[in-house]
Parts: sequence; structure tokens; C-alpha cells
Amino acid sequence: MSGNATIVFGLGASGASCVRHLAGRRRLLAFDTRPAPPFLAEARAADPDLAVLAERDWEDALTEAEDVLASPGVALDHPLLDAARAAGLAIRSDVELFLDAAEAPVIGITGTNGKSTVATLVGQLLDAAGWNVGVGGNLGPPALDLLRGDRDAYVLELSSFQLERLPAPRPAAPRLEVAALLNVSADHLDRYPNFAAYAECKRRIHADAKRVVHNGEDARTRPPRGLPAIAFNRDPRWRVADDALIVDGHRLPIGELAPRGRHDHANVVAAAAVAHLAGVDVGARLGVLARFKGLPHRAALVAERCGVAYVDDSKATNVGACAAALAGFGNGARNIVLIAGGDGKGAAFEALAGPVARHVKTLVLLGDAALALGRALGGAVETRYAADMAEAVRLARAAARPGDTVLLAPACASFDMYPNFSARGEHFAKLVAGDAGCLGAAA
Ligand code: UMA
Ligand code: ADP
Repeated sequence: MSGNATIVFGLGASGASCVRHLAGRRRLLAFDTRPAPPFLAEARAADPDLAVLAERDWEDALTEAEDVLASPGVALDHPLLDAARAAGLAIRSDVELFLDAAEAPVIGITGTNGKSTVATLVGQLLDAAGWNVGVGGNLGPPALDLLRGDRDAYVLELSSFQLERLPAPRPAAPRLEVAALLNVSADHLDRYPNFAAYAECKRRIHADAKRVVHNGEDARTRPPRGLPAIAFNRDPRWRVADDALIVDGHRLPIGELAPRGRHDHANVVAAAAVAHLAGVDVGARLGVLARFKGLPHRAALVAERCGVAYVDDSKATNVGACAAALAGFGNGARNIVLIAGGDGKGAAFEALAGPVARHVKTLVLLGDAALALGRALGGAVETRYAADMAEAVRLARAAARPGDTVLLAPACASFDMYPNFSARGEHFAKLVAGDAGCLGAAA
């Protein structure tokens, strides 16, 4: 027999947003496997009646509830979710609640890399057009915290974890006004049985979209036939040319853009294509594209010292992003000192061997995946091991010469050494800033 309560499984950022959204309207039970869930206090403040369950209470709680809101960090095959399904409870999520409640059009952005950058720039384009737009989702703030009655549109960054737990698509009434699938390369292989299963999750976004933006250079992003679509990187009106971005047929000279890695240029075109499909005249807003500086910790130039550029790309948490950064900052003459390593998330690093051999003069490795990276990549290039970021920056600085770039693009998550990628990037930038003198670079 099931009751009418809702179990919120996970008291992180999204779990807390579910509690805020439902408090006073539903009887809520909460559960988290962590001894000290990070948003427990916020959740309790939002719902003083919130009952926090111990694991031994789970079976009993299933008889009181009709659904479970499963946070994205909780794998769908978690045994407690299996037990809930077996007891007849529906497994739902914060994004499903959001899509049910949103009254304005929703734009969804996914892909292995570039989601946050594109979602942010789409938000800026819509904002410049005078729209009241809420931007968040995987990027934060959580989707439910964006809901307001006066919105003209929402832009959601959607991760594979969020997409995989959406209900079956409704072909007759798609939930997303525009969806973008930017690229698909290997990531999160500690959560999926194989790459195909992860890629399928990403493609799931097409099934719920009215119009789509996809990447003409990445066949894995191709939508089913019949959906109105723009293929950036292939459509002559939406592409990166040698010296300019082509946006709805307009030329935006690359020299007029804020400095960024070349791999980021396609994101600007993709964001413009999304805004165009949403109804914005992007040709009239090229200035917004030119001024966009990108987000912190994504290919961000944090210092230039003694002729050496220091780039914080701490958000390069997978092989594809690291390879893109090497191609984006490399000149083919081994001008990069690469700092990499961290929590490898089950990745195979061999795909980096080519870009490393082409662009990297010295590899500085740290974190749990250092040895795996060294085995996959170390043969072709000078390789040093660092005990921590301070030693990594010292080794990198000593190896760099004027004209070189010291690039933090770890190809790994940060959780073995830091709370998140931002803390890792900030530490790198702080170490670079505090490191006076030119030692290696001046030699
Ligand atoms: N966890 C437990 N036990 C639990 C619940 C969670 O151990 O009972 C662990 C998870 O395995 C995970 C961590 O706690 O390691 C956080 O999980 P969560 O579901 O509580 O996460 P939230 O704090 O709700 O944050 C989530 C997104 N995190 C994940 O998907 C892991 C945030 O994206 C997102 O900003 C937030 O919702 C608001 O929408 C972060 C992320 O790393 C930035 N996303 C991944 C990525 O971008 O690669 C997908
Ligand atoms: P996401 O939200 O998908 O993680 P971000 O915009 O935060 O995307 O960027 C994540 C990482 O991917 C950064 O290291 C960035 O430099 C890199 N990146 C950005 N765009 C691309 C792209 N089009 N292809 C590959 N890597 C990219």
C-alpha cells in the first residue's frame, strides 16, 4: 500500500530545491547516503516538517510515499531506487517537476562539453533582446529555483544524469522549444555501462524538442529526420571560418572577440543558432557575442608572466575537453606545458596521445589518475609527477619558455583533491599569481 508522501533522495543542491518547491504542498521525507548531506540545513529551513530518514527506515517509508525524487548524483540503478520501483513508486526528478511547472518556453542545452558556456551566452542574447530569462539547471542554480511567473523563457543546461531520468518523451507535445546537442565524447564511464549508453542518454534530448541545433562535425549529435534543425559547423550561415565567425550569414571577425581558445569559437556560433531558433535576431546583436568573455575555469587566461601564458581550464574534466584545449591553444610546435590528472572517472586516456605528442613539451601529472595518464601518454614527451598543485605549478613554470602556454586542463574530475573544479582552478590561479619571478621562463 503506498501513501501520498514524496521522498527526496539526495540533499544536495537539487534535493534542496525540490524541498523548497514542494514544502507546504506535499508531505516530504528526505534521505541521503552521505553522513553530512551538504544542503540538509537549507532543506530543514524550507520545510520544518521534513522527516529525514535513516537507511533502516527506507522500507517503511516506501509504504507512506507515492514517488521518489532522485537527485542526479544518485544512479538510477541504486538498490534503494530498485526497491522503490518494486513497491510501485514513481521515480521522478527536479527537472521533471520544473518542466511540469514552467509556463514559459524552455530551451535545453546538452553535450559533453561547452554546455555551460553555450547556456550562459544564449541567456545573454535573450536578455539583450529584452526577454526575462532564467538560466540554470546543471550549471546552477537548480532548475526549480528559476521558476517565476513573469519569465519569457528558460535556458536549462541538461546533464546526462538529468536527461536519463526524464519521463518518456511526448512526440505530440515536446517539452523543449529549442534543444541543442553540442558534441558527444566519452565521459562519466563510471556511471554508464559503456559509451553507447552514455551517448544514447545525450541524444534523448531530441525526442523532446520542437527545433534543434546540432554539430555538423559530430555525427553523434545528428537529430532524427524531420525535425527543423541548424547544423552549426556545416551550415554555411552558421560556422567558424578562418578569420571570422559566420552567424546567420553575418561575419564577426575573430580579432574582435574577447581572447579565448579556438575550440570555444564554435560555442559562440552554436549559442547564436539556439537564440535564432528561439526567435532572437542575432545579426542585430553581434556585439553581445564579441564581448562574451567566457566563464571562469573554462579556457580562461589567468596570467601572462615573462612571456608565458597561464590558462585555467580546470573545467576540462574529460578527455574530449582536454584534447580540445590542446588543439585550441597549441601551435603544433609543442608550445604547451600541460598540467593534468585528478579523478579519472574510469576514462581511457589513450585518445590524448596524438594531441599531446603534437602540442605538449612537458607533461606535469598529479592526482589519482597520474600514473594511468603517465602510462597512456608519458612515452612521447617529458613527464614529471607532482605531489600537489603547488609542485605542479613550480614544475610547469620551470619547464615553460617565452611563447609557451602553461595549461591546466586535467582531463579528470577534481574530487580526489578538491571539493569541485572551481576550487581547483582558483588554487591554480592563486599559485600562479603568488609565484613572482621568471626562473625557467627567463633562463
Ligand atoms: N550523493 C551521495 N549520496 C546521496 C546523494 C548524492 O553520495 O544520497 C553524491 C553523488 O553521487 C554525487 C554528489 O553526492 O557525487 C552530488 O550529488 P547530488 O545529486 O546531491 O548533486 P547536487 O548537489 O544536487 O547537484 C546536482 C548536479 N550534480 C550532479 O549531477 C552530480 C550539479 O551539477 C548541478 O549544478 C545541481 O544538481 C543543480 O542542478 C554539477 C555536476 O558535477 C556541477 N554535474 C555533472 C557534470 O557537469 O559533469 C553532471
Ligand atoms: P560543460 O558545461 O559541458 O562542462 P563548459 O562550457 O563548462 O561545458 O566547458 C567545459 C570544458 O569543455 C572546458 O574545459 C572548455 O574549455 C571545454 N570546451 C568548451 N567547448 C568545447 C567544445 N566545443 N569542444 C570541446 N571542449 C570544449
